[in-house]
Amino acid sequence: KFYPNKSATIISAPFSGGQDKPGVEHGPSHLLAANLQSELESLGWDISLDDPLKNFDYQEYSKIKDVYKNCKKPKLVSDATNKIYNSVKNAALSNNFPITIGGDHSIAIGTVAGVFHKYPDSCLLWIDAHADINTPLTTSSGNLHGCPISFLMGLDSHSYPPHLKWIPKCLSPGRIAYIGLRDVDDGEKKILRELNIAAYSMYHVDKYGINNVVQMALRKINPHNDRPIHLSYDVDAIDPLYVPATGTPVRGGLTLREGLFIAEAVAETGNLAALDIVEVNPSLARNDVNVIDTVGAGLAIAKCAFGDTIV
Ligand code: HAR
Ligand code: MN
Ligand code: MN
Ligand code: MN
Repeated sequence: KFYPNKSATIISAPFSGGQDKPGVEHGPSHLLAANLQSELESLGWDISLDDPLKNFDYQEYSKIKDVYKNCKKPKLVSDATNKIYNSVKNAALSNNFPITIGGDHSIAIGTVAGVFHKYPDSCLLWIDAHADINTPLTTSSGNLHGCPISFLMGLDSHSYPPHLKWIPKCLSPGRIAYIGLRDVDDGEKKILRELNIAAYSMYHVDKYGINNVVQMALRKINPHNDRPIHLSYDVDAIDPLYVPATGTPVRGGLTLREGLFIAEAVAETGNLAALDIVEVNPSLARNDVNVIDTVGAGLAIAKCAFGDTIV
């Protein structure tokens, strides 16, 4: 409905600066090597490619001291996510569905801001083992991939590293829902409760079943099913049995089918307006099968979201 001519842009975001483990910057090349583009074309989509970090000078940042209080690499994260922001914004403005492939989850600073620029009444469905809503005051790791939601909401905004002040405060607490949570920090739990954010953990998936959880989540953030939906999919939401090659695996996650069901159900609403697939880290695989499983799961999420059906 938001992209009736079925044209999309695959935006590569080979970025690892939001966390400490190298390798997640190789996620995009692996997804593309697994034929992401032609698989989506087979589903009837016109696909273009963008590579906003193509000429990004990562070297420059290793020469400077890029730390603000306990936040790691705020200038690097700011500059990279700003380029991703412009790419996603331009795709959406020219009526190309933005599918952004990461990279760590800090890139959602750019993707969400870009989508909400074109569609300010969007809602955000965040599929993750983690809540990624730490603020500079609550984060214990200092890794900014654990913080994108707080920046997009403007939580504790007086504490932000100066470089990150460009981020538009476009997201309100009633417009985000989580599915798959199972590793949430105490400070994050406090924020989720105080702001009454729709947060469905693995407990809820077990209790109600995945279909009910998806419907409940969508009803909270999109009660009339008329808002654009941004699906930000951290592959660590799926159990490490199926998705082993990711930076912060947490056992007790979604089955692969539950994970794909979410993408199928969101596609079925007709209102999907953007997709991120993040935290694929091929370097953390223990063997070739781990790479194939993890990249294959990312590819399958994309196909389901783009309307692939089993029969
Ligand atoms: N909550 C922890 C932190 O802030 C761990 C966060 C993240 N890992 C991710 N993001 N993969 O979803 O550091
Ligand atoms: Mn490398
Ligand atoms: Mn995440
Ligand atoms: Mn995660």
